[in-house]
Amino acid sequence: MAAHIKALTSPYPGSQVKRYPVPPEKVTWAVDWPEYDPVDYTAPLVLSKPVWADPHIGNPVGRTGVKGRGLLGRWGPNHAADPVITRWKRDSDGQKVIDGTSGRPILQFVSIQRRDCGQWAIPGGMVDPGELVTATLHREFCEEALNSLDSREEQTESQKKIEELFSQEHLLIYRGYVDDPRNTDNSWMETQAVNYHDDTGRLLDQIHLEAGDDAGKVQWVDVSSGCSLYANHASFINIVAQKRGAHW
Ligand code: RP5
Ligand code: MG
Ligand code: MG
Repeated sequence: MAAHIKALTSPYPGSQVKRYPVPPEKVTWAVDWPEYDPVDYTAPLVLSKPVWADPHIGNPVGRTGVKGRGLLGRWGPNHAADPVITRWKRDSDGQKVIDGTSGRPILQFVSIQRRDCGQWAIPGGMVDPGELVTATLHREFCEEALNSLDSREEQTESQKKIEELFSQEHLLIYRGYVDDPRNTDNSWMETQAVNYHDDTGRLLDQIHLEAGDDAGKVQWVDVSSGCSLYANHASFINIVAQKRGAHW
């Protein structure tokens, strides 16, 4: 990386704002310099809310009581993807189970228990740099609910079924901010939650679930308003239930 020469231009371009003087040996963050007190400046043009500028805030929802990044790696949005994998609950005769009160069929989704906090959640994860969100959804499901990181087998019959599931029609359930306990004023989670549904049970009924990576346990969970899940994942499941006409 080039040394700072132009990036020390003072006053700051287009203004009378004088930079706090930084000698060359103190440019690097590696040198401790407690007195460093840089001037805070955002140009009036940027503050006038042009379409290309961020609003003059950190966390878009509001204060969290913590600044810095907490446990999150990125400043600003940390992008994740949440695969909501569903099937109909069926009895031993293969008939859909109907809830007595709502009269609607009961949906089930694949839920994992997070190792970090013990709460049940959708098996989601971070989008890797340059990765397509569709690839993240498939990868995270395989890692957390099928323990794909630990299995060295060639493509098995179940993997083919999972691939088929992920290549068929799906519903974008939610896109945006997540009410995640790791959020700070400067770093927060955003996600795309996508529902892949196996209407007949042909693809998922024989699949062996096995927790892996950051998931400690995995199981099918009946969808209902009683679902208590990590962050605001229950609200994603609620949308899936509505869109599929299922009991909630
Ligand atoms: C949540 O954190 C997202 O909705 C997603 O489920 C998860 C991603 O973080 P890790 O599971 O990788 O910790 O905000
Ligand atoms: Mg993961
Ligand atoms: Mg995860």
